[in-house]
Amino acid sequence: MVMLSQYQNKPINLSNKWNKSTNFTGIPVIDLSYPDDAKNLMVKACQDYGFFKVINHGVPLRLATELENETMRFFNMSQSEKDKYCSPSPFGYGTNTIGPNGDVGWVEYLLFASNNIPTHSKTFSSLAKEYVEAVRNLGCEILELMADGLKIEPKSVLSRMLSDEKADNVFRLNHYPPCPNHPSTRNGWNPIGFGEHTDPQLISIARSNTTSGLQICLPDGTWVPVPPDHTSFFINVDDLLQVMTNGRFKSVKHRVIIADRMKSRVSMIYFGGPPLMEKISPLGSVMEPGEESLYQEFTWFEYKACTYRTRLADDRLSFFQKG
Ligand code: GA4
Repeated sequence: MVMLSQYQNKPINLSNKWNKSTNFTGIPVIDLSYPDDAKNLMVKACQDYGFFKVINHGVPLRLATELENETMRFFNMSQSEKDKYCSPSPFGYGTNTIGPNGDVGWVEYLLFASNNIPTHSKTFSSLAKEYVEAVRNLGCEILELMADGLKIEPKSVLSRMLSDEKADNVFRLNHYPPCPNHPSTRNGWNPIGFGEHTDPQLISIARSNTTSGLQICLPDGTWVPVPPDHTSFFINVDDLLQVMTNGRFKSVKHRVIIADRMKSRVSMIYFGGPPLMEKISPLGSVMEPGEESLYQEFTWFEYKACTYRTRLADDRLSFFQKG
């Protein structure tokens, strides 16, 4: 990987960054083996932070570990081997560059549509297929619990978009290699692995190895680290879910910083998006009588096109806000 200049990849000074927020008591943990509690706790977590962790989720640890090992087999290949793989536009193998508009990070990645899994290795593609299917089912279960917790009918009103055969689901494998000699090391700053942003889809389901680095931004602007847990999944509320709940659920701003320069971090993220032509607007059943929609109606196709015209940190929802 190429070393980035500090100007392209503004590092972060972590001192006094996460002691401001008074009410934050840690990342909400939701146990899916108790659905009645889970649905209410989930709604609260989505309203408070747009982020939570699920345990007892039913996805075999073996599957995640094996896919992670296969993923590392890919990233451990020589740079010239990896460069033979198609470069992202938007799908493929990428290094340092994120998206088409000049964003960079200390990261290399594989990004692909979940119905078009890379075939560089048979083992990889069969594990990735199995994993994406398992995580998509988990996404549907979570969206049904959310609908139930919000008391909206039918329960499948959100999950049907992920289970649709035309669902626009994306899968991303990120590798943040060790960087003991990164230039920002000298003044105690932390390099950025993946800059701050919200995810544009409905829901993102992330799993990482045991290396720290993920941070979320609380509503008061405080950044807090998310302690890694390779046995659990971290769930993000994405932009479309914020719109469909008319702002009740918060699309969570997050980023990855290189907190430990000696350890490699690997994450696997499934982004659940609806079919491209799906019209997105607040669900009638979440609205109070007389409540007005905060957003203009748009299709996922239109929103997605907008994301690719913007920079990572831009507030894409603001283009669709009314008034
Ligand atoms: C953020 C969430 C997903 O990783 C992603 C990213 C996409 C990309 O890497 O191609 C984007 C980014 C993400 C949002 C703004 C645009 C598009 C990079 C970028 C600068 C795959 C996605 O769907 O949106």
